[in-house]
Amino acid sequence: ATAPLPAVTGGLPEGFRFGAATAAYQIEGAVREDGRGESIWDRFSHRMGGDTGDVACDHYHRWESDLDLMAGLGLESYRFSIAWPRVQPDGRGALNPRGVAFYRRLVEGCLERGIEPVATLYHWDLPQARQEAGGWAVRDTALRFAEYAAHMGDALGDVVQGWITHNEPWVVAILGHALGRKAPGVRDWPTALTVAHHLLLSHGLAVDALRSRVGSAPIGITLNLNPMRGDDTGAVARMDAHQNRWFLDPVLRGTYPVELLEHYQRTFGPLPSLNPEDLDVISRPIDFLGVNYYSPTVVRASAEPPLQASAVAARGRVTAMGWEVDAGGLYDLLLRLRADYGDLEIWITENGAAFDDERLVDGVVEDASRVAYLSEHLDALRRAVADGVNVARYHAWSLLDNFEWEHGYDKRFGIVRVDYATQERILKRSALWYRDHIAAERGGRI
Ligand code: GBH
Repeated sequence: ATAPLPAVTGGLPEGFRFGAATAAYQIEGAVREDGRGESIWDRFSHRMGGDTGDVACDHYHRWESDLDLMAGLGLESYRFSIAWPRVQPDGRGALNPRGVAFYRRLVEGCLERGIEPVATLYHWDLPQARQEAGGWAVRDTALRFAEYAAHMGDALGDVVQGWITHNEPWVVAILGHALGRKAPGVRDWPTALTVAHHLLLSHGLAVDALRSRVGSAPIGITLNLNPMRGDDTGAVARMDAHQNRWFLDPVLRGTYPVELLEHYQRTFGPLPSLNPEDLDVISRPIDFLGVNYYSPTVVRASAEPPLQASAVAARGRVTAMGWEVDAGGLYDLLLRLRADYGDLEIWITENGAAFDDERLVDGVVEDASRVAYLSEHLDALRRAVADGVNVARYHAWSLLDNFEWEHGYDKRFGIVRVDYATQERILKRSALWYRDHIAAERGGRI
């Protein structure tokens, strides 16, 4: 049942690109170099006492050979993130020119190799100084984010070819501020909902800031979206509104899902920062929707507040994270987005998996489970495209094994292995498979 489907090529739209994704704190290291400020993830990971991003993949020093690695695989697009505290150490005021210079070198290095550079402005590393001023729970942080976006548009708007405002605001709001599993480690639902609103507002403000500065480069936002499975239609609808529509609807329709909004307001009282004009800003037109897809959510009705619904442990084939492997979920999600939100362009900005069954054989890391995962999901993507969904990018998560947040370094999502003792990069079978898949698509010889 785990055998990869036969290779399928063709049928992708003109301009479709294959690539890989990373995030600054997960790979860069060099956290005290060249004037970088502290981020909430430096603070959080050191406070938790486990692994930290202090060194990570040392990509800050190895960016050039990492770009060569990507070029060797035939990657056509690279999604990376800019560490806000590297370019603006306190999250306000003057830029740090050495930080900006790093990203200019990286982006120009992509262009020299024929790789499209796609920058994410916020992949969870808020400057600690902004946290001390109240973090995303205060409206001012959204305004500071818009200034940061304007600065990046000015500094890199001539070279970056795609812009993503936020990565997974659900994770930042809920896992960071309701459940406390990620930085800054807050556990307070009303705060989490306020944070979600400010993240969305900051997205809209950043779209405005970028729009006048980045020429014709496309601008979007990346959401973690999960198709819902389960028999209790009420519980499924509540979980869907909570995880998916809470972000999709404001961005794409200018409204919060009304039933869940009323439910939250009954539970927590009025949400103080929600002013109706904000929704005009939040729903500024975007050029694409970024989708991170990993697995479906299986839902059951429960007493658990505030949703009276909870996620059920995955069954069947699961990854090292315990997440269910279900490529059909990607197909269902894409068809649903088209049905409910119209013909918007979609970029798969992350898709991938960690598995424990990798082993080094004759210089290659054999990772058959990941080959199967990627193959099945690309096949699902092609079926969705054949059925009319406008998908323009696929970014595998991740190029490299990296710092998997609160799980540290033992969960490996890379298509390239990192030996952390030596910082050696070792290709996995999945990287070679992906290289051949891209080459076959382009009609090259493999
Ligand atoms: C992405 O997050 C991140 O963008 C990336 O940085 C990270 O390395 C990668 O995925 C792999 O984790 O059990 O409550 O967490 C994915 C976040 C993971 C959020 C699955 C939803 C299921 C619900 N998603 N999670 S929960």
